[in-house]
Amino acid sequence: MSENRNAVREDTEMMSSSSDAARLFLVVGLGVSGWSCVRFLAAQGYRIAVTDSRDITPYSADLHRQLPEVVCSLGGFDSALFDAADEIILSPGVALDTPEVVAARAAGKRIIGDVELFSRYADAPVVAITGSNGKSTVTTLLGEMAAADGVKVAVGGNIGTPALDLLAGKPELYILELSSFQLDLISSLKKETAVVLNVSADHMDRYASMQAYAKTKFSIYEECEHPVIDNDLVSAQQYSPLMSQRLPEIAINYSLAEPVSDSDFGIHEQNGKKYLARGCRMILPISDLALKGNHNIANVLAAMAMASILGLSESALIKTLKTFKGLPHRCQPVGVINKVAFVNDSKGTNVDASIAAIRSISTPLVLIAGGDAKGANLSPLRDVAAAKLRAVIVIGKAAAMIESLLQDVVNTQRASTMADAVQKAFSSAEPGDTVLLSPACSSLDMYSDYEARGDAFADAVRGLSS
Ligand code: UMA
Ligand code: ADP
Repeated sequence: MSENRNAVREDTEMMSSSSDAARLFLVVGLGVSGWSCVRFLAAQGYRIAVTDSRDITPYSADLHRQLPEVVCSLGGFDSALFDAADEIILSPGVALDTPEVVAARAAGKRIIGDVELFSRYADAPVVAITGSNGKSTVTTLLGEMAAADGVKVAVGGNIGTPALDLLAGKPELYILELSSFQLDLISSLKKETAVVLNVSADHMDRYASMQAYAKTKFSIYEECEHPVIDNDLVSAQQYSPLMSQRLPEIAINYSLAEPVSDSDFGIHEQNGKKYLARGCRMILPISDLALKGNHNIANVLAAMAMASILGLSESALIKTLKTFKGLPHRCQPVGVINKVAFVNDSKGTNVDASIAAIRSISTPLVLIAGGDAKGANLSPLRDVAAAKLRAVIVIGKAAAMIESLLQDVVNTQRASTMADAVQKAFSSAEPGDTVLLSPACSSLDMYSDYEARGDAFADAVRGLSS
């Protein structure tokens, strides 16, 4: 749980007395980030052990083949290895209240994550981006802006490439997407700039309360030179106490409203036309943005504010904003059949993301939603369902819960597979409507990840047309 964060910080600050070469690092979890830690530590000549609760992990075979000397204990967390370790590197998917982790902390072991390890070796400026939604979009957009300006930039973190894997390219700039799980395991990462894009209910199966989750998100502003702050978010009453402790004077603000000061980013309206603006200086008409939807305007403003701190040229920004259409599986058009448009927003994995996606589409909608709700309360969907949805097709573990939540405000049907859901959505839609997959849930009850779910949706749409 997130209350353990302070303990994680203390763990990191407490230096072990054993000499570096003799120290044993225990890597807990052999997924993408755990494997990057093993490879990195092995290259530095450290002693390493690995444990994972699964019998087989995606990288067990690679480990045995490439580093047979590394002690590896699978099929359950090995408490003897926790006892023997000098420093423990947790994968983000491993909860901080895992009994072996709690016991190791009580025994005074240092517990960190891969990004904390990265921070010890990174020697170029770091940008960090978090939020419940929009992280990957802003991370990629800022990366493209930097590249368009000729900067040798490395982009990674929660978005896919683990932070440690970025070091080898010796970039001039690191741009990291950070999840709350990763932030819980970071204590000394120095950032040139950082942003919390938004905070809404997500991962409630890992946090005791929204306050605990938000506190983790706002910890990104620690050790940050030039914070970028969403005015609309920090003025929200529940978050202002978290921010007031560390609202630095050197922050750059943005909001979806008219900029308040000359350094703020926002929206300026002139002669009925809306512009992205800094102060009263207009930078680009919103109609020229390749990205669509109000939520993406907020994402763009955050990226522009960070780009200004990094000193990127405005011409590089404008060029990128005119061409960057967004990432796959995020409000991505996948076809039109009989005048019904199909949009894949499989990455809409929490309720706020799905509401943003629904609001960004102007036609009547049939929504496909469901999956693993991760302990979240999906009731905010009710208002938007009543206002904008013609029908809802529910899938996965949360199907019954969403059905009982929405059936008195909108036509609700259950589907057993994605093909069934797409077929039912198509039958419910009228010409001119949009069928939107934006599940408000994670995909893991039915698919390996959100990409597999989005691909299944696109396949089912292709199946309809054939
Ligand atoms: N494991 C256990 N026991 C557990 C949980 C995990 O043994 O209780 C093991 C798993 O068996 C697995 C290993 O730990 O073999 C590592 O798994 P992991 O879930 O920590 O994930 P990684 O493969 O290391 O990938 C992680 C991020 N995953 C999570 O945070 C869950 C990836 O984000 C990230 O891209 C990658 O590091 C590189 O930084 C994915 C994600 O879903 C995309 N993130 C969540 C989100 O975006 O909502 C936070
Ligand atoms: P993340 O990496 O935080 O999951 P993405 O950029 O991948 O965010 O976007 C995931 C989904 O979240 C999108 O498909 C869209 O539905 C929604 N979304 C994106 N940006 C925002 C935002 N600023 N506010 C609310 N929802 C958003």
